[in-house]
Amino acid sequence: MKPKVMIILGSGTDYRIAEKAMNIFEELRIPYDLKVASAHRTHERVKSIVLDSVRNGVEVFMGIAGLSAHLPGIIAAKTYQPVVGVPVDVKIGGIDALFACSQMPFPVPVATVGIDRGENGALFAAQILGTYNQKIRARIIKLREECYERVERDESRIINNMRGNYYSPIKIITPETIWTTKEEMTDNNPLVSVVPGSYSDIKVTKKVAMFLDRLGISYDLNVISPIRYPERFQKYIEDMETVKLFIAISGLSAHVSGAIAALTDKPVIGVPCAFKAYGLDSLFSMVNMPPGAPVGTVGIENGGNAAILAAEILGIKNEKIETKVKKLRGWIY
Ligand code: C2R
Repeated sequence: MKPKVMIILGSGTDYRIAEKAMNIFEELRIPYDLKVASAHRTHERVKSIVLDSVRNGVEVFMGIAGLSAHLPGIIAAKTYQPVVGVPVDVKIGGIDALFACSQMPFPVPVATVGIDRGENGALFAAQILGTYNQKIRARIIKLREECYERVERDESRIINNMRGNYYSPIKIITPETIWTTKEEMTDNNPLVSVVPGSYSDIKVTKKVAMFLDRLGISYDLNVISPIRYPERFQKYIEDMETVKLFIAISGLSAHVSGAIAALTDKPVIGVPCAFKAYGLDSLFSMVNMPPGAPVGTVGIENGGNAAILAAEILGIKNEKIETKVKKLRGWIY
């Protein structure tokens, strides 16, 4: 079996986070390899691993590191394959590593997931592979359906231990089939759906659109908030079932990305916008998703990197897009 994903740990001490990722790859039956190499301590080794991996058909990289977590960024600098970054909590709750992973300069994105969220990093990598592999998609959907069963089991356990006199439950009926792998692709279907939560996000949205245009990637664009128009929002996301991935753009409590991730098994790229607190509110809100529903988050207001990341994902199986991303990243002239 040839590995599809290469996991690189900055240190052996990050292994507890890598284990979470490996469990997901085992469950989804995705071949992976794992190496330990630090961009700071063993720079040349990181470079060799990345170059040999690409030569051997690896399609997605995962960099797992704490402190000044430059490892995922250095991997990204050495390849145009998508890179997922998992920041590790070694000091100050992992905020140092989160910033180091996510705040990458254009045009070198790292799809960052939550602090210590190895399982979400693996799931995002799997979703990337699922954009062209129906078998992997079906397994991701099965995994997410199991979340429903787990939630119901947890609820029964809590209820069985409750002693409230006024506890008065109502019956909830959840529709049985939520997910579907049905997809009708025609040449007219857009590849990407771009979803800003408000017209106030226009500056970042324009950057995303401009670079998708330059990369020759077709997209639909709809300004819609899951909080202001929940029904319309859900319908739009469901109508976009034929796209390969979503780009969510949002500031403040930034629910747009999480709401999309809740409704789809496809990759969701999040772009946090800065309205308050320099955009840290939306960065944390986008990146720190619970296990099972990842959002690959790029740097604050970095719409350009969201478009490049989308191109790196789509470029795995599309030579035209791959060539354009290589040109834009300066790999070919
Ligand atoms: P040690 O426990 O080996 O001292 O490592 C590692 O990923 C780990 O979380 C402590 C932390 O340092 C991180 N590290 C990096 C890099 N190399 C090691 N962030 C890098 O190249 O970015």
